[in-house]
Amino acid sequence: MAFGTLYTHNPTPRGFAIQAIAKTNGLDLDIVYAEKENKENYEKLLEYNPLGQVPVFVGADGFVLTEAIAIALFVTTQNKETPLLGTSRLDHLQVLKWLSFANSELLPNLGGVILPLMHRPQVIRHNADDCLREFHNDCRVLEKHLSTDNKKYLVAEQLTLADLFTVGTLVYAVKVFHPVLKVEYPRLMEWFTRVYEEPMFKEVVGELELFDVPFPELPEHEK
Ligand SMILES: N[C@@H](CCC(=O)N[C@@H](CS)C(=O)NCC(=O)O)C(=O)O
Repeated sequence: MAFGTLYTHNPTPRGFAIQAIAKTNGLDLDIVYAEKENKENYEKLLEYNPLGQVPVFVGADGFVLTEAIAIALFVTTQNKETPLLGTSRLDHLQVLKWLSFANSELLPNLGGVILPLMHRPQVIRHNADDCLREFHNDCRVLEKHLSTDNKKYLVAEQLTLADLFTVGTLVYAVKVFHPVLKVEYPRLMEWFTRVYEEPMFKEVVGELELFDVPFPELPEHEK
């Protein structure tokens, strides 16, 4: 029986290392190509990741993991003796640093240049409307995640780095979009406030000053 299924594109640079390491670690992965044109596979992918993005890992036991870096670390750490994370804590952090650099810096930049040459649709966010639509999709992911089992925090029963970092990225979104976020994403806003109010966070970031400025809204049919 396979270790799990990897939803991916043919090809996707975000999947190469994951597949290579799985193979090295003796983990059998079923590969499912889930481009939009592969309608049936794409529909399945959406059940696991409403953003429609790959890679997504679905374990034989039903465990679902999205986000390339998390999947790469999951597959790598199946081998407790793996040399692929370096040998010290500092190596480990440098590995994370390069994963983040490649994933959020190199790839989006390259995609913006190479995809048009391949006559593939541009997937990076190329104007404010696109970004706004994707931002709302991201908010829906957070809202659904937090609503499931009444979660107080993203990962555990208590605050983790995931909460602090993600709330940090949302501070300006809340300052600008608060009227709409409060209505559309109540759980997200509760969680945001809970984390923001943590003394360790608020003492550094300061009082949350909400702006009263005009902001773009999704057209009615996209809400
Ligand atoms: N943050 C995600 C980004 C994944 C991503 O953008 N994947 C691309 C392929 S490499 C994709 O699925 N694009 C399709 C889309 O965004 O609609 C991750 O790191 O896994």
